[in-house]
Amino acid sequence: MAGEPQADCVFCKIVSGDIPATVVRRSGRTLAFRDINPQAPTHLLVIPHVHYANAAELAAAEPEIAAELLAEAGEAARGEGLESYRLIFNTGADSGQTVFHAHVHVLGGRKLTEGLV
Ligand code: DGP
Repeated sequence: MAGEPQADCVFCKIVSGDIPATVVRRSGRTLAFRDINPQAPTHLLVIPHVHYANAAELAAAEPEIAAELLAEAGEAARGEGLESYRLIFNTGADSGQTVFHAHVHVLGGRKLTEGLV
């Protein structure tokens, strides 16, 4: 069923605590933790507890949680002392998405490249 935990999903396992993660922030419906393969001095992932394949699917099905995800990304960035940061939503394999549970990357702590790709 839409939103239900998936047995083969690494982020569902982080939500359930079956896989450890360095959690920096929690809300009732989201979790923010450090990316295992950081691409910047600060590299967080913010995910909803519920399972959707990507952020667009989350927003279509549960817009309040999508809004909470964005707000939490901002709060997590603030908690890291970032005034300037980049949010990335990879969507689909050709975009570089490798984990098919909605998430937003929060990147900062250095000057990021000006191009988008
Ligand atoms: P994406 O390419 O947009 O699907 O990003 C997935 C990110 O998830 C990638 O940067 C690496 C990160 N990641 C994958 N597995 C784990 C894990 O077990 N723990 C943590 N903390 N991050 C993970």
